[in-house]
Amino acid sequence: MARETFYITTPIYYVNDLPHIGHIYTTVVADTIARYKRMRGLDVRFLTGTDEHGQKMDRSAKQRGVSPKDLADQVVSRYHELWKHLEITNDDFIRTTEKRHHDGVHAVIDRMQTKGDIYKGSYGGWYCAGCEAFYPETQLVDGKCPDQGHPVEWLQEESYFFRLSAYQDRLLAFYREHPEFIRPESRYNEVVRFVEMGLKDLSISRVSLKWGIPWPGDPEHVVYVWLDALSNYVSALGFGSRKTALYDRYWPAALHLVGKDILRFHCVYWPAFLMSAGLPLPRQVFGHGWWLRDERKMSKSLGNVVRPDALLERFGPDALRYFLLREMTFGQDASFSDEGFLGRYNADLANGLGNASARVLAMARRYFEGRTPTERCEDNAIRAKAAEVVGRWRDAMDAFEFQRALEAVWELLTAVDGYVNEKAPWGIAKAEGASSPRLHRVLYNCLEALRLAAVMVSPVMPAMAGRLLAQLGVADQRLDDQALAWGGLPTGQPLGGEGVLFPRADVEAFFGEAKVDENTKPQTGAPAPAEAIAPAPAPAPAPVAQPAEADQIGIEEFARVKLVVGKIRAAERVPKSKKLIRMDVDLGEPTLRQIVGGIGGRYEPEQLVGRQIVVVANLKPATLMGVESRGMLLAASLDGAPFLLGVDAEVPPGTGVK
Ligand code: ME8
Repeated sequence: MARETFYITTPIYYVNDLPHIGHIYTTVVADTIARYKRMRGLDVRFLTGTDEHGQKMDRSAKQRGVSPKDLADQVVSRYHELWKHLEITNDDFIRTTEKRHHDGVHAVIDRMQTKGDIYKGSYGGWYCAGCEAFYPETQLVDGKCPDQGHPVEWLQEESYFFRLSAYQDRLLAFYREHPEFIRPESRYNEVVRFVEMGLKDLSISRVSLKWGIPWPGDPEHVVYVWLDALSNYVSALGFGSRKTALYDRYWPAALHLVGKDILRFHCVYWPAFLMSAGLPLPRQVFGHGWWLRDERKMSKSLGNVVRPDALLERFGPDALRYFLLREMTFGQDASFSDEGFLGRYNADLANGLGNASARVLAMARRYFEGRTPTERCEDNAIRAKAAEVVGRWRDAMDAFEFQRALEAVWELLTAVDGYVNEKAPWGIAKAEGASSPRLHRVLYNCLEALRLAAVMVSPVMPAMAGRLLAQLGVADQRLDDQALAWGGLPTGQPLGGEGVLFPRADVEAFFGEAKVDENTKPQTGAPAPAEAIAPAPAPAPAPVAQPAEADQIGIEEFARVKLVVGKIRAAERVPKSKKLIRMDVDLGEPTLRQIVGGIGGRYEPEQLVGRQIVVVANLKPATLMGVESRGMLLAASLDGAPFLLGVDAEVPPGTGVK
């Protein structure tokens, strides 16, 4: 019988700059899922690649004085090195400048054209080269793109259009029938709301740009970069060529893994393109959260990225992979810091896993002359704990809850530690000698639990798992369901080499050296030297009038203020107060926030319910006339009267304000 297939993809990354921790994250998560699914016996295909066309790429290349293709070649080689270093097991790597991709894009467009969904018109709009997307005037924030605050420019040109508007109802029906299509659930609601607000036809070609795939039959136009890019998921399987065996076997994809920044493209445009082309839709799109630096999304255009070379070089790929999966709740945002990394490394890897295995292995070496015990033990507390942990780990991995999965494994390690303390093998050895069957059974249980822990962490830390299994004397390192059953540790077999799995990090020394490194070493995206990519010249400073320096604050200082959009769900006057109003405000968090505002002189509570406001979400709580306020709303103040700040279009509660 044919095995169940599982086709998993990452976004294809822009190659206008080097990869950073955000790209590493998506790719490591995809690799972990791919390894886990293989372990469970599925027929996995794992695709990643690079998005090499578009205005952003064209501009970066011009700034560096190289051709877009040369820039792409340089950066792609860095991606290859980095993925190799991180032991990413992708089956294919697609570049959008390849012929197979060009053919795939044309095949998709041909089908959309045959369906009658494409027409020629003229397009005028605000274009953000950073996001490669047009935005309606009403969505701009301070004249900049609403997603990432990039500058926008007005473009007017002849264009091919896709009848996206015709797909609104079909998309909504599809979401209703397939609620699992968009994950996590909160993002499902976001996308549905976006589509419900109405879809306009989409401009899908450009004439002013030359760096792209020529439009079939009209080479004056190039294909819009998102139609080009999204098609990679089928072109990489041979769609549009004569060899469609991979397409037939793996399409539709089981999972498109993306960051939440590009959810709309994957959950609205892509399914609409596929419906138009008459192709099956992917089973799921997962939009994960962002790694933040100083509370802002790390991004190449903001220039606040972490390139983890020093950490990778010093601690190796496994430690970084572990940190990324353990630290971020999959689906939510998380902050990256070197301190956080080192803290976790020492606590979980050097102390937790490293110590537990070193302690047990040292006893086996001492008492059994470097061999595994000769007695198995079928019925004991550790076996019961291990069975329970394996079950929980499996459920968590199936639900992509990596944090919970890893926590379960660490619980098993803690249980082993407690078991060793309780059974005191050294006492048994002293009283009964090293041949004591009880001593063999106790240590068998500990070593077997470590073997299971190694198997369970293998999708996250493949190299470390291999080393630990070798130390435990496991010659057959097949990773499958069978390896998760109790009793896989061979008896009486030689243990493997010694070696410390995770040497403890000296935090002070690390930061001391990192300071020197920052001054002397360029930052790189992969373990190779940085010179491979020509630097962009620094932009000239803008001649604008500035306040006196003492009055200026840095962007980091401003970024510490967490401004978000809130929706007032309930409001009432605070008893005995003329001005204070108590509100329950939806900030997109699991529970509503109670906020008290001095706006009752100008607003009645009933006027406020349902209104969108702007809130300082990270202000210390304060108590006003005995009522706690957990946040502050913003209002313009004129002669003491408040005028609430709002947003000029409906956006989801919790949307950030910059
Ligand atoms: O958007 N935190 O490419 P891109 C977490 N070419 N993940 C992050 C991140 C961060 N701070 N920054 C980036 C593109 N990512 C298009 C995609 S797909 C058909 C075309 C990750 O180079 C995350 O997966 O800007 C995000 O979606 C992706 O990198 C964007 O990469």
